[in-house]
Amino acid sequence: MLRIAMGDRKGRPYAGHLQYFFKEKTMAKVILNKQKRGWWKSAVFYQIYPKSFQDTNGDGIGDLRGVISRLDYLAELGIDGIWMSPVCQSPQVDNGYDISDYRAVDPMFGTMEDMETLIAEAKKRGISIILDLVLNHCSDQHIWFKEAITGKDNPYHDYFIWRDGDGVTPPNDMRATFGGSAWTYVPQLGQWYFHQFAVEQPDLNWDNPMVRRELYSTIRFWVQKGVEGFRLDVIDQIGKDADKGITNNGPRLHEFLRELSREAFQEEGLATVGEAWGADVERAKLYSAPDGSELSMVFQFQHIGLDQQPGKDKWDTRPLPLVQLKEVYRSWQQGLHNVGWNSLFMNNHDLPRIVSRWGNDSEEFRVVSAKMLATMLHGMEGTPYIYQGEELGMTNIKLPIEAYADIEIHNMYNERAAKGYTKEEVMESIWARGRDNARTPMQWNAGENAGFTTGKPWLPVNPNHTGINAEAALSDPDSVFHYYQKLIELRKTLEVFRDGEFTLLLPKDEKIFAYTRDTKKGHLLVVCNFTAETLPYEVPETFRNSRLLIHNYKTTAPGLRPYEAAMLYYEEQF
Ligand code: TEU
Ligand code: CA
Repeated sequence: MLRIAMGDRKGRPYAGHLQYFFKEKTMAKVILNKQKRGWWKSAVFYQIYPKSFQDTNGDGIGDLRGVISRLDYLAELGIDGIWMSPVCQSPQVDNGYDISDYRAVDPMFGTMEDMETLIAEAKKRGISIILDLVLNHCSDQHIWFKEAITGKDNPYHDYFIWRDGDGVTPPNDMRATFGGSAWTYVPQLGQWYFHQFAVEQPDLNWDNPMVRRELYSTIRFWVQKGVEGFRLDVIDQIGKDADKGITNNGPRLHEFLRELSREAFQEEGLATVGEAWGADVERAKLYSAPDGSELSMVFQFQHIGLDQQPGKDKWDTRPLPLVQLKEVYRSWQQGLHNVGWNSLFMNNHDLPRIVSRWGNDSEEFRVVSAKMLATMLHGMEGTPYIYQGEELGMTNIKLPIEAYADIEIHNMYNERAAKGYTKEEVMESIWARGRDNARTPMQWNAGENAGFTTGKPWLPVNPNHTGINAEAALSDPDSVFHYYQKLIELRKTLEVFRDGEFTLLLPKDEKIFAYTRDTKKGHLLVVCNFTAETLPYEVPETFRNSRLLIHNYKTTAPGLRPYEAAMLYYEEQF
């Protein structure tokens, strides 16, 4: 453990630190004033992928009543908002990110009444519902598209992006994210339509003011229902120029975002987060400007791309370059301090499980490395997002190709097989990077199907649920769950987590991620060993008499043990 003085300023013994600290500042649940802009700066959000969270009617698919049944668990964790992946009506080509009716709950998830109950029950527990809205594209089963393909003069035709053509050569060589051309031909129209994702996900034409008006009205519909925020799917693509091959960061992007904010996000307290794979720090200052002219924050992905081989696809992995990861976080932490706001995440429904990706999911190191990663992230400035199961240290899974559900996995499998990749190479990539790693059912207990369903789960449950599950975690004071619970409490209790200025320590060290956060009053040190080695380490002089806020080992020892992490804190005595 870190070599720190064996006592605090009043000479209290080291061992008493944690109890002392928590005893002195009992952690009453801090209720945030959600009418005020910026409440999210002391909040922690939790992402639910409803299809995989909790089934209550035995069809093997998670549903809204399942989420309602687990609200007490989430309140126990201490989170303040739930980002719900889409539950609107959808043919499920892309698991709900292909919406066919923005104002209806898909029957597989339940009813609008269930949604209203969820919103009300969550609010009773101090939890806001942040709804995932997919405004860049809709489903080809949406009435707008069904109308649009009936004729060029149909009023809905211009809701989409069409180009005349011969059906042989697409308008340009833009590729769809899920493989193939981004253009599909409709013979009866003699035209191609643009789809950045699946063929069944036609992009909406944001240059058409009617489209924007329809979408703003959809948002107001959900605000009236009591939704207190939105996650905006691939929002950096709404300004695209399909003729010039520009998908994200298009010329009108921020014009549209400012209009979206004015027309649909009037309430100061609405928490809005945009998914922006193409964001950099400068652009994020526009997205998250403190005046609320656009959004509250964005999900940027510069850290997420670091462990893939430069210039290749996400399937072509390489070991995480920790020095580069630290630099990306430094640039975002310092770049947005006082001029914008960060989201903080390592997991979501599109990403492999972080303990398997950047930690170590072996029996020996899974828990300690999951806690280390959480320490690294939750000490920073920004709003942390916990993805369902991350708080349990859930891991990736290795399935046979036929067991997978994700359109992206199957398209990649077929494309790479056709290019001559061996089955082993392709499966290794899928096991490391496939989105279904995050979508296996939530592990509630050691019983059948991990307590997720009494039916046949739509995607296999990870067999390791017998040891990794919420029931076991709740009864274990040293579980990853209770570690996250403490981190969440700390964020609400010490201003340094919200306001502290970030300074990266040891920038060139390839094994230790250490940084400080400083305000006039409070000083925080976060130290993380990213390796399975024991490393020499000395706490900076100024922290020699600090308090231990949280630590993923039960004892102290010189240096840093494998995946050891801690937060140290002291306050200026004025
Ligand atoms: O994701 C956008 C996106 O680009 C990612 O899907 C990423 O490209 C993909 O994971 C390949 O690495 C959003 C949603 O989060 C995702 O679930 C949807 O599939 C996609 O948009 C289309 O709506
Ligand atoms: Ca169900």
